[in-house]
Amino acid sequence: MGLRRKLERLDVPHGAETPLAVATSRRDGDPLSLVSRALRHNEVLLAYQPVMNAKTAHGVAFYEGFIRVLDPTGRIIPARDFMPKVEDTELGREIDCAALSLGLRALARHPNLRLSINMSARSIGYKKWNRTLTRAFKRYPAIGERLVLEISEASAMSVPEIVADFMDDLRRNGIAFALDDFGGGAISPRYFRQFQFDAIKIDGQFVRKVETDPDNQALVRALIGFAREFDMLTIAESVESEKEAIFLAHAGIDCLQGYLFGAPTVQPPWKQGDNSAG
Ligand code: G
Ligand code: MN
Repeated sequence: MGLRRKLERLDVPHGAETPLAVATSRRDGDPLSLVSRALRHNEVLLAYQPVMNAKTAHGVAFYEGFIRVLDPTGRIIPARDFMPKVEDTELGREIDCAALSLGLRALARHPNLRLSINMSARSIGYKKWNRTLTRAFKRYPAIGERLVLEISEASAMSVPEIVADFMDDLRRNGIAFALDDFGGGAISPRYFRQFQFDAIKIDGQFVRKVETDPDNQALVRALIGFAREFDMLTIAESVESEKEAIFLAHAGIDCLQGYLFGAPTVQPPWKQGDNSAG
């Protein structure tokens, strides 16, 4: 199947029978070989989800790019189905390289695009990852201004000193940093003195039914206050209802992301009617 047909396939939200489960049960063996096969064949792409500005009439602040792997029949497999299994392996590093490379290519092609890309702290210092970024900077010196790197709380906490140095280094190129899935508790507050993230992304578990759930209300307000103290923007993840969005906006959140505004899609507005892979 051509890439064109593959791209036309919808990026389906999670079901009970995940595309990965179907693909791996059929014939292709374990998730690792499925992912490594896709990387070898260059059958990886980004799905894009808008992150909305909560303060200025809901325009798009930036997009988050999620890596997607195609199985041999062209089904799109979302990262969360395989990433936990590969994050600590060499394949996890290769996935991060592919995501960065696809993201930089999209930024180079679309000068008005601002994009965040997910990475594991384990990819810091990985030669190919660094090379990918350095090469892009050489060709497009200002590209870092439109790039956000997302590192999850748990991942950042696994090597906090290394993450802090890395952020210091890359900040000089204009890159911004977001602390992903924040609130789970892996991170201890004292690290915020050295980290200097530009934004925190409040984990979806605190967003769910926040308009009626007093615990989530208290937590969200506390996290927004905490972020303000450290001069960080706040982004709510996984916003699914208008009621959640309205509560969060009133609570002073800066940005909103979730199915309410759009699921990740491999056909974002700037690619509609375009069948290229970029
Ligand atoms: O770890 P990270 O926050 O980068 O990944 C977020 C995951 O949540 C992605 O797989 C994305 O597809 C998914 N997601 C995005 N928006 C929503 C939403 O509104 N609800 C739910 N349940 N998941 C979402
Ligand atoms: Mn993310």
